[in-house]
Amino acid sequence: MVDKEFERPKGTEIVYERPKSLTDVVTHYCPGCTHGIAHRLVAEVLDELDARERAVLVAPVGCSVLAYNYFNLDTQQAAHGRAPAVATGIKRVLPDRVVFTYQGDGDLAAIGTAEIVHAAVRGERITVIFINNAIFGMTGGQMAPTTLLGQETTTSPKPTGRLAERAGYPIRVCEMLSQLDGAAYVARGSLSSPQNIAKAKRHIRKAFQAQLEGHGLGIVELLSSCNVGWKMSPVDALKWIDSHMVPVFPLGVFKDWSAAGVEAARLADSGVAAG
Ligand SMILES: Cc1ncc(C[n+]2csc(CCOP(=O)(O)OP(=O)(O)O)c2C)c(N)n1
Ligand code: SF4
Ligand SMILES: [Mg+2]
Repeated sequence: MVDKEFERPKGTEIVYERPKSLTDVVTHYCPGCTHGIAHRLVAEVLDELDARERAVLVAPVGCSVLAYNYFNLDTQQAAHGRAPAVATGIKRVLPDRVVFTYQGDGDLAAIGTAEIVHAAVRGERITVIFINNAIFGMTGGQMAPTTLLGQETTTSPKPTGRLAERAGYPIRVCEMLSQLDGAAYVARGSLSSPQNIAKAKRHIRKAFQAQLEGHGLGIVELLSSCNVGWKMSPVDALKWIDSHMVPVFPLGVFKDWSAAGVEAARLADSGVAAG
């Protein structure tokens, strides 16, 4: 924004502003937490798509329960895990709105597993931002369905951490949802480095485009840090995402309606029917 009263001296121009889709509020997140980065990426994408005025955020229960205070949008709070069901209702009643949920792994992959699976089965035109930090952050660091084997949490303590024979295996949400025909875009990114953050933003943009163009459900999983729950420094937590989470939750695009379209057109051109 140009300050008419005050002409900034050359070299002091503002080049990094708060997105319009964020409020000017200090968040409650722990220092080092990546929830704030995820908020900013979503807000930047909404600004760039000129979607702020039409956007509706459905906030979860979890550390991001107060997201409705941080996004400068219409918002609705959902009960724990129910955000995709609430978003379904809003989108069906108000199809011109850009409706998205923002959910942690406890919210989406534990108590809310049925809601996200069936929203994807139905091909709801909603966008889902899924924050996988491998733990229940808000409630004090309990094991989540995404907790890694051997990972120590308050409910999978030393000396073993999570044991497969007692608590099963980490759930790979993207791999699971990408099998469903109603899911149009499914991708996993990471917030562990500037390069990965830039890629994550591209995934988020595509997940909103899936909705804007009416293709079906778009979901982006973001490997995120909970340095407090993991009992690590913020820097070590970012390194741990790369060293421990990425091997279990590989990064990439698992489903992309636009790539499928390009492939079908290529096969049609070559005289082969697309399966
Ligand atoms: C019906 C219900 N069950 C349990 C809880 C307790 N609870 C609040 S947040 C949460 C899990 C949060 O973890 P996650 O979704 O991963 O978000 P994070 O805090 O890690 O960002 C739980 C179990 C609740 N609020 N409501
Ligand atoms: S407890 Fe973890 S997820 Fe919650 S704000 Fe703190 S660092 Fe972030
Ligand atoms: Mg979590």
